[in-house]
Amino acid sequence: MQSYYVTTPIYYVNDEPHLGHVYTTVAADVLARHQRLYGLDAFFLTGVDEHGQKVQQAAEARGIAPIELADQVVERYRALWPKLSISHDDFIRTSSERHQQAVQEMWRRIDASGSMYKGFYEDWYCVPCETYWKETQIKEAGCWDDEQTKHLCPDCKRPVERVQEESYFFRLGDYQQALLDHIAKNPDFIAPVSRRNEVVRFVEGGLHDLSVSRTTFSWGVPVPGDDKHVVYVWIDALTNYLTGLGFPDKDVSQYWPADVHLIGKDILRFHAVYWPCMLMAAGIPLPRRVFAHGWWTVEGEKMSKSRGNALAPDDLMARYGVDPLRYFLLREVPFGQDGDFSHDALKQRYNSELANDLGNMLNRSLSMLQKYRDGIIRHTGVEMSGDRALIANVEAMQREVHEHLQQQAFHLALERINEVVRHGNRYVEDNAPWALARQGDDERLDTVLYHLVEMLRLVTLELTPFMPEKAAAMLEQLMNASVSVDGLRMHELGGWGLLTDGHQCARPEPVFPRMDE
Ligand code: ME8
Repeated sequence: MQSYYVTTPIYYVNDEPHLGHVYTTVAADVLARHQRLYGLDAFFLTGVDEHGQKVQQAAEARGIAPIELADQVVERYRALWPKLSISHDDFIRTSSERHQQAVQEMWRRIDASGSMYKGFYEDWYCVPCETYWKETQIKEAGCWDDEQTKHLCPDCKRPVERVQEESYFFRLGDYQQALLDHIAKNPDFIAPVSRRNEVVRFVEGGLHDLSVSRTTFSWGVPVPGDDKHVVYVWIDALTNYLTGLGFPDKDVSQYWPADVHLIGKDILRFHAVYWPCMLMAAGIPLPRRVFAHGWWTVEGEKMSKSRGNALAPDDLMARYGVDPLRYFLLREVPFGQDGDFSHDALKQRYNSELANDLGNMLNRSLSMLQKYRDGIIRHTGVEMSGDRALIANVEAMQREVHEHLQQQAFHLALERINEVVRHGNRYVEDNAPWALARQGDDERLDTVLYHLVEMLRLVTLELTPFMPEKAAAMLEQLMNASVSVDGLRMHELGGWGLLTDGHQCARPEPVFPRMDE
């Protein structure tokens, strides 16, 4: 069976899960579910990033040990994902023994390639980003303050701190040309294109050797053979994508190279520069794709703890339900672009596309079927050109949704599905089943009702990855049976015309009640 491997970033345990973490994880979930629906053996990995100075400092601020903080926050993630219908196959904790072994093996392999040396690091460090900065980089970014020592991180604009300590270095610069060649030969490697261009410019600007260990704190994986040092948290964290597959003990080739690492644009450089260079040094193939999505703001403002506007997933789920939230996040903003979360926008999107278009379509189709035919489908086999146009649209939609999701274009996939729903609503108006019933044109009425229900069945199948609960509720009405969306497969169910003659649908129950504006 063909396999598919999708990952999310592993989230830092210094903070509670919020909308941003939900976004990437829901996106990865949709890809994993879609690939399973299409018959692939999909493996979906997520988890938490527990090590590093940032987490250690957050724990100190609370007067607890880093592992205690990690133990608390990890439970928040573990409890959250099932509530959001996240279907991950494994959950990584970087403090686990299996991960420590993977990181140390990765270290040994990089070292064995001759790409590592011991030296002394004397420059700047941004703890919130866990990033090293050279004075020159801070100056070039206009973040150097000549008056005092409060120089700022070129990325997050928070103060950087001076670090002076013995450190191991990775000869990142040795991989500069190989990385540029790889990017040129594999146009799909970094997406979207704007991010690829950004990475190319960065790499062409010159890669410097990277400090990859720390000695002034201890919360991390010990460097093999030199446990005064802990491995730099990004080397540690990136390796999780292999740990999840059982590296180094197991053969990872069933799923590796990963099909796609989904990340936010904030951590592009780590995934599109450091990670591939590390893998080249270790002699491991590179992931097929890194997709860096955009950034959510909330009602026009940056989401942050200090502003108190970081949206808590539990509140959002309680207010809107899980699936409307999943739908909105992937529908509202083209994946790759920044977006703004507004409560009004969510309600509008829901009311117009889910309550009005899709929900009404289901409701009116099943109501007419009940009213005129006691819920029973007849397969007349007689088609007119309008019927064939609807079928053709559904079949094209199936192909195009798959193509869009191969490119992580969630919004286009949903828009394509909605196009069929709108076509279905026009089809109802054009064929006026109520008039056919009045005229006693039974054959034509049966044909129209058959096409409506079959169209809804195939639309709903495509929606299962996006809205697993709502889609199950819709399918249960259409199939008049309890449905587990996890076991559905397109090659068994995706063909037009599989609804059998005499099939009985259930009575309609509203699946998408309108939300108050
Ligand atoms: O960076 N909009 O963890 P992290 C969109 N541990 N996405 C957002 C977001 C927002 N406002 N805020 C967060 C780390 N995200 C490292 C990763 S991976 C080997 C190590 C999402 O907890 C987005 O996916 O800071 C972003 O990349 C990630 O959360 C950062 O999570």
